[in-house]
Order: sequence, then C-alpha cells, then structure tokens
Amino acid sequence: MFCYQCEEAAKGTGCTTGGVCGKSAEVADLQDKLIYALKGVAFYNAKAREEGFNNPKADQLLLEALFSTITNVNFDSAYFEAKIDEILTLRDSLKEKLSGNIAVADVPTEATVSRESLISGNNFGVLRIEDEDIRSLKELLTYGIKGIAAYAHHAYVLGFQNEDIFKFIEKGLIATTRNDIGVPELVDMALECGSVAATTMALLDEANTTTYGSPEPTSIDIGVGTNPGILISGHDLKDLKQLLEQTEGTGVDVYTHGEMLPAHAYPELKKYKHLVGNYGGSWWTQKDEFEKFNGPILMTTNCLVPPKASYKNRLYTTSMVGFEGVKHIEEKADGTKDFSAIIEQAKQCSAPDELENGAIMGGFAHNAVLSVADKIIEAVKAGQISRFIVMAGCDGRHASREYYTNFAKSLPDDAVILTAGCAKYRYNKLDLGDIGGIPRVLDAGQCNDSYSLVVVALKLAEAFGLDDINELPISYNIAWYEQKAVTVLLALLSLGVKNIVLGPELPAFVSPNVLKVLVENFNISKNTTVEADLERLL
Ligand code: SF4
Ligand code: SF3
Repeated sequence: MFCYQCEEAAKGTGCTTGGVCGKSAEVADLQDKLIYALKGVAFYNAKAREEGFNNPKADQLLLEALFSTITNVNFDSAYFEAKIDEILTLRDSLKEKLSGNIAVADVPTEATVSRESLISGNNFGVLRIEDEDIRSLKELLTYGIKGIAAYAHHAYVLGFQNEDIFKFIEKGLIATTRNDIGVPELVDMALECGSVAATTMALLDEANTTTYGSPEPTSIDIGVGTNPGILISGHDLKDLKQLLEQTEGTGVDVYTHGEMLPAHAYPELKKYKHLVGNYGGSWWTQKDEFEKFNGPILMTTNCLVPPKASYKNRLYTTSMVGFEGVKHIEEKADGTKDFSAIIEQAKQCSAPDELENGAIMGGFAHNAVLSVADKIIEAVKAGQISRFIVMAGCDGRHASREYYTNFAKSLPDDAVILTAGCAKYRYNKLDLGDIGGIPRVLDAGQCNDSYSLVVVALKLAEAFGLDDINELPISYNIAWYEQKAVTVLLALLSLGVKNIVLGPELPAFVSPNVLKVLVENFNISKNTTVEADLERLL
C-alpha cells in the first residue's frame, strides 16, 4: 500500500504497511482499485451525458464510492469488494450503450481494465504516476473531488443536486487519467475544483437551511442527564433527524459527538427536547469517550476510528461508513432508516458517565452573523474588534495541535475567531469572553459551513467598500486533516484568498514544485510558532 492523503501520513511522507488511521494494507489497495475503476465510470458517464442519456445511478455511485475512500469512513474490505463489482458492472453497461461512438485511442486504460486484472493486479495506486509533480497535482485534484462528493452527497440525500457538480466530478477524474496533461492545466483544474467546491458547499448550505431552518445562536449543554442515551457522530443531519423522530417519547436521549455538534443550532432539530447536548470532543477522542458513554453510538460519516472491544457491540454504522464486525443500518427503498435496534439497545444501557459540564455556544452561520452585521461593522470601525482570525478545519490526534489552543489563548482580547469544522475543539471550551455581546469564538458549524465564513467575508468586504477580500482585517490560520479540508482550501484559493497559514503539517502529497506554485500565487505557508504566527497574522 501507499497512501498519503491525510495530514497524519506516516513520517510525513505516506503510510506503507498499514495506515496511522488504522486502515489495513488490504483496504488501502482495494480503495486504489476502486478509484481506478471509478474513472472508467466517469469516462463513460461523461460521454453518455454528452449524448443526453447519462445514468443517474452512476451519479449516485460516483458520490458514494468517492466518499467511502475519505479518511476514517470505511475500513471494511467486503464493502470495497462489493463496490468495485458494482462499479465494473455499471461501467460495462454504460459502455455497451455507447459502443461504436468512441474512438479506441480516446479511451483511457482506467476505462478498459478487466475484472480479472483489477482483482489480481497491484499497480493501481498513486505511485504508478512517475512524475512527482503530476502525481502531486492529480492527487490534489482527486482529494478535492472526494470532498466535493461528500458534501454533494449530504445535499443529494436531502433532494438537492446540481448537474454542474456531477459534470465536474467526471471531468476532474478523467483529467487524472490523461498522460498528456501538464502542470499548468492541472493547476487550472485544481482551481476549477475549488470553484466547484464553493458551489457544492453553497448547495449543501441551501439544502440544510431549507430543510432544517437557518442556524441560530444556541447554547449547547456539554453535561449529561440521567436517561440512557444514543450518541450520534459524523455530518449527516438527515440521519440525526430520523433518529430524533424515532426516539421521541421512548425515554432515550440523543447526544451529538464531534462534527454533529452544530446540529443543535438548527430550528428543526433543536426543537426536539430529547436532543440534550454534546458529549466529548472531536473525532480522535472517541475511544475513551465512547467507552464512557455507556449507550449505543451511530457513526453517519467520517470520522470513525477502529473501535475498542469495550464498545464495539454498541457501535453502529450507516451510509458509507463501515467496519468489519460492526452492525450496519441500511437505507430502505423509500429513503428512510430503521433505528429501532439502536433504540432497543439504548434502553438496556445506563446513562452516560459525566465528562464535563457547562455549555458552549454555536449557531453563528452566515444568517446569524449577518443579522448583527451592523454591530460588527461598528465594532470594527470603533477599533473594538481589531481582527478576525479564521481558524477553520480539522482536529487531529498529534500533540503538535496544542498549537491551536495556545494560539487561541494568546490572541489579543480584541480579536475574534471565526471557525467551522472540528478544529474548534482545540479552543471552543476556553472562556474567551465577548466583545460588546459578540462572542470571541463565532462557530459557523461543520467543515462545509466554511462556506458561511466566505459569505460573511464577502459581505463585510462589500460593507467596507473593498474590491479585494484580502484587504479585510481577516487572517487565515487553518488546520487540516482529511480530504474535505483540501476541498475547503481549494474553495478559498479559487475565491482569491491569499496568505493562508496551514498546519500542523503541509500535505505530504504536495511536491516541492507544486508548493512553489502555491506560494507564488497564493502565498500559502506552514504555521510556525504561536509567537511568530501571531506577529505575522495580526
Ligand atoms: Fe495514512 Fe492518512 Fe492514508 Fe490513513 S488516510 S493510510 S493515516 S495517509
Ligand atoms: Fe473533522 Fe473528520 Fe475534518 Fe468535518 S470530522 S472536519 S476531521
């Protein structure tokens, strides 16, 4: 195996004998094969689309398959074997309908690979691309597309889709099959990926706010009650909604974990009295916290880590998430899910052990922030707010991420943090106070809600009469871990955001030459020490 798609890649270069994330070499190889074969579906579906008969099943399969290969989503080799089979069957049926219309020379080898050679072969991974820079850009593009697929999937299950997104997923995947593509064209594709990423996040924002209302500032309890509970993690709000409906009146409470925290701010979710609070921290603290939760846990998306035996029998997965030996809840034909097995198990469990108590604030998405825009602009003009620092992105397990806690603590009292994603758990329980009623940590929501931060920045630029958002008093100190953060980063670059500080490590897949391009065009840099970064960012 060779995998270097996340921030925790072994030795900062890549995992080769097993993932730091717990992914086995077998699953890593199957994921490579899946992505390889998927490019064949992208190729034929794009052709079919040109001729007006693309297969909507292919659209859905592309989203699901890409999503399943994101870090900490699926660890189950049986899932990938079945998915690869589905991909090849679909590819062949698309191909059959098109036969005779495509010149053989135009068909990439990814679209012609036979079932036998895919199963028995072993050269389908990223290292088969010899040129380091081409490999780097093709992987950057692929990871950006994986994140787009995840966000598009969340919108898709709520009935929101946009054909331009599907078209770009196909176009991008096809670009990675081309041997004649050079660095400049791939850089352009990466930026186009960023702009489609922004469109996708906007679509998901529309899907979430249309379905569940606009997030409103909300105090979220972090203690526990006395009823048994179900803990739900991941990003899928539709799963949470169904779980809340099915648990109502059963005496079982629902708690959120990790990236499900922002759900508490949506009117159509917070109205359930038995959605009682958030339990624990970000994804990597789950082993200890799931053990102490005592009740069942439902993982709806990333980030799952290989479970301990102590709670494995209380763990459930759904959608693209999977782990061998863990119970999986399938979606029914009508799009609903039956969570009764989880609810029945919860009733037999004791209430969660208390980890902490108190409350944290959430719900500062664009609507809420812009409703007090006048107050914010006044505070900036009066010098009460000197700067906004976007500290969005992911959390991770390495001790070096203490940097983000220390950075937040060391900011001057007149600086406001804008956040989204699970990176916030490094500082969202600190008492950083407020500025004239505006909290010093404004949490827009999940990683995809970084879109909200962009909307806020664009509106502020308009209000201050600035043509360039880089002239705003906003700095970016972003933490990344998995591929959705790559998607968000590309979206920011496509919007022209410069001077982003990225950490705690730069991506292993970014080659020195590609880094040079990023530095020359966007002045991206790695974080250093709290003191030095405070100085340059303020
Ligand atoms: Fe390693 Fe990250 Fe790949 Fe897991 S996802 S195998 S930790 S690089
Ligand atoms: Fe977190 Fe996995 Fe990235 Fe959604 S949940 S931000 S790491």
